[in-house]
Amino acid sequence: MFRKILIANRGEIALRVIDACKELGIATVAVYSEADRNALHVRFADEAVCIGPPRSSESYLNIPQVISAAEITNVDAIHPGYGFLSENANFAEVCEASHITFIGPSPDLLRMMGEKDQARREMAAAGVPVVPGSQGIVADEAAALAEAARIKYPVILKASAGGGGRGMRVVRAEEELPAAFATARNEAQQAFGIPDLYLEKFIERPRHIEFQVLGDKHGHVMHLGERECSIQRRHQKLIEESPSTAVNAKLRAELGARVVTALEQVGYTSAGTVEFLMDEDGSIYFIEMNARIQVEHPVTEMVTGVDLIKSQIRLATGERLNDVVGKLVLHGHAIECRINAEDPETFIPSAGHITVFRTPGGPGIRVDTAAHADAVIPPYYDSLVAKLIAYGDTRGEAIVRMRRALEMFVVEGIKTSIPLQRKIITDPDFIAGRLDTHFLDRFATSRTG
Ligand code: MV4
Repeated sequence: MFRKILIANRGEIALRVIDACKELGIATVAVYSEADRNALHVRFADEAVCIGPPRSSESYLNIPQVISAAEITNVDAIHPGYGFLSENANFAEVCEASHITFIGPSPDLLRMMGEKDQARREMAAAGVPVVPGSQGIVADEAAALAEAARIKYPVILKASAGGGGRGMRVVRAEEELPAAFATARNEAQQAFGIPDLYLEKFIERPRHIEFQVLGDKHGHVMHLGERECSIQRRHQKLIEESPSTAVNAKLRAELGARVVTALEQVGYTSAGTVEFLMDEDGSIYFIEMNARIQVEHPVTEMVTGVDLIKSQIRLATGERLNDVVGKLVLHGHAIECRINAEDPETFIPSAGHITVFRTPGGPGIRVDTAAHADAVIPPYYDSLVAKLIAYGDTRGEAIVRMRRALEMFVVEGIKTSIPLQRKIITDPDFIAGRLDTHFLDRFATSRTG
């Protein structure tokens, strides 16, 4: 087992990794920017190292600074959390070269999953249904026109180096394609330094459903069921739940088995998420893989009883999946509401000083947060201040618990998404499980955000 782990992250996920390390008897090192001097991850880690100015490009994304902190404190491993360096293949490689275990997939796997058209090809080859689309990259406008004619409109152009919704363009008719191709290529070059694009059939009003997986270093992969993440705005998820109301036991078993086979074929290790879109007929297609732990991992933890962070750490030491997880039994239903520091109407970020912070509790309630009364939410990072997770034997019980927990969650000094979450959780369509990625359009009263 590792003696000491450095956590290359901040906020609630840094605390979540510290929790896991404490339970495993592993010492922790926090890193922090000058804006996070008084943050709880600094206080609760055994050691802490300042790695630079507030801007993440100069601190949490600064590979030489993070590696120096790891070397000075003599850690065995680095947990990257989510975001920041978590899917950076170069960082994982530098860790290896410095004899520090990167708690995540290998650099090769990070590279494969980072190239979205390659991930698509690998999954298709292994028998996972993928969205009908181009064979790899569409090299030029002529190739894009030919492929789109074969796939049939509407289609969507995606950046191969993209993901998470960046660098996408919907094309509804042939005459729109040349302009869309030029802009998408430009945007991809600007945003990722790689202009490569691929094409997919555009799916209208899909549900976003994703499978959680774990892989060990001995060729074994398992899935831990799915999460429904359709309630999102501009690719920021607001509510996630497990299981999905749109997935029955048969689909879960069949698609889950295909995912496991595919990831065993590519040699996937650590935690990961395989994303799918489900169309209005219930057909489901792979779109991309996230090679990291995700914000919404707690809903899976609640319905499986598996601590995903502890599992990641144990798998990184070479333990076998059989010993870490064993046989899986899914029970009950879990829902997560993301509490962001933002105006609930306009979605404009609301950084500042929290004066009152009263978290709910009681049966079936979990709160993952690094916020507290008198904390300052800096403007430099993402706006997540807390994750409120409700668990129940049934979806109905989880909803009732979430509703009363939202009523008793009090945050003053900054604006938060709590009022919006209260509206969603009492919405008839939400309660009936009638969800798709356009669900929130009805709630967005302002278009200025
Ligand atoms: C799509 C799509 C429709 N058709 N691909 C957005 C995030 C990125 N992971 C993939 N995304 C989409 N890909 C095809 N072929 C619609 C979206 C999409 C979306 C997906 C999941 C959750 C929210 C979304 C919001 C807008 C668009």
